[in-house]
Amino acid sequence: MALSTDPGITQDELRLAARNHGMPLEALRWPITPVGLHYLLIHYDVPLVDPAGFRLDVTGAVAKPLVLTLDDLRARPAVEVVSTFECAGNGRAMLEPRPISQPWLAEAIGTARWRGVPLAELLEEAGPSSDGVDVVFAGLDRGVEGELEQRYERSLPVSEAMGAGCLVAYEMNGGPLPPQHGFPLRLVVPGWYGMTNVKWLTEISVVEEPFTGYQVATGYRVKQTEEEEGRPVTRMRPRSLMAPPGIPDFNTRDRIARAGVHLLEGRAWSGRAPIVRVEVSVDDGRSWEDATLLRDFPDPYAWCAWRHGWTATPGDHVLCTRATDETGDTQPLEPEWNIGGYENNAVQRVRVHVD
Ligand SMILES: Nc1nc2c(c(=O)[nH]1)N[C@H]1C(S)=C(S)[C@@H](COP(=O)(O)O)O[C@H]1N2
Ligand SMILES: [Mo]
Repeated sequence: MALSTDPGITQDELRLAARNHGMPLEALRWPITPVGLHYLLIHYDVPLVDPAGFRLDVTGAVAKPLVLTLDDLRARPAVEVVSTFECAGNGRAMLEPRPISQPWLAEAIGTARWRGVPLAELLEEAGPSSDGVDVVFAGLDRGVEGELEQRYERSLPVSEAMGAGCLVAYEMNGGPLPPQHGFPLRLVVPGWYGMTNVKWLTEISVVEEPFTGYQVATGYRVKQTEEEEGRPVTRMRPRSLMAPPGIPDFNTRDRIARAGVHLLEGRAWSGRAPIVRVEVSVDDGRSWEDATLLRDFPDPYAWCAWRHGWTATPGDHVLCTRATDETGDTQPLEPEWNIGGYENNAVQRVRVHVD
């Protein structure tokens, strides 16, 4: 990974940022993110797929390989899951030095209602070998990364893939998947960082040796140097974000608000355990107050809403919010650096000028 201490982003980063947009933080006010406001992350190109010729293969170390058309999948009993996605690189652009990749600030998030077929049912029907270790999910998109030509592939341990909650989805928010979100089919793995939700899913393959593809063995690992093996990025760490109050300055997006009472609102999630606490600070993290939690969805890995009253006095303020999950994991005030710029869940700071 190339690194930079230059505060300005590079042309390479700008090119990525212009293709892959974040969710504007005011969209935290919607419980389900409208499709066009959901963040996007596409490593290579969006493939053009002819749905009539499309097939999903369930193959590898299985008793009975399956070849499924979209009609086959739609004819099966469907389930829905509300799942919050966050890109593992969210917060990368706030690291110093900055890993050169998609330069996310805090907005690589979104929540959708996904509909499709439970992954466990497809796997059970195919009958994974008892020596199966990993399940590999391949997309139709190809590119070059780390000097390796590849199709986008990620794996999950068999036990995780067979667990409840994973979905092979063909609908997002009540409509067909849009091209940029994986049309016609994608994997949804609630609780894991975004890279696990393989788009344009064309092959599910059970393997008897641990999967060593680029996106698992090289990319998406927390490490301090390129040479280290590091540890894999898996489930989302707790995070809370606030819909910025008041109105924005066009250039800086700093906020301008009137003195008086404001209702601060936002959402919080963790892929590891339920959120048990959200706190708000109106003095740049020196003191904290508990916000009120509201659980909109029964789904364990959908974000929950929070609210907190703030009496704004004239002057400059820095508002912060942080979440804690049931494991006791909470957000740090400062980022923890790693070479890929993953899992940066440092608390959000919102500058507000009150007049
Ligand atoms: N086939 C494929 N799947 C993919 C990707 C990709 O580039 N190709 N990007 C991954 C990453 S890094 C993220 S964060 C999520 C983003 O999903 P979204 O664009 O629908 O929000 O998709 C994941 N699935
Ligand atoms: Mo991502």
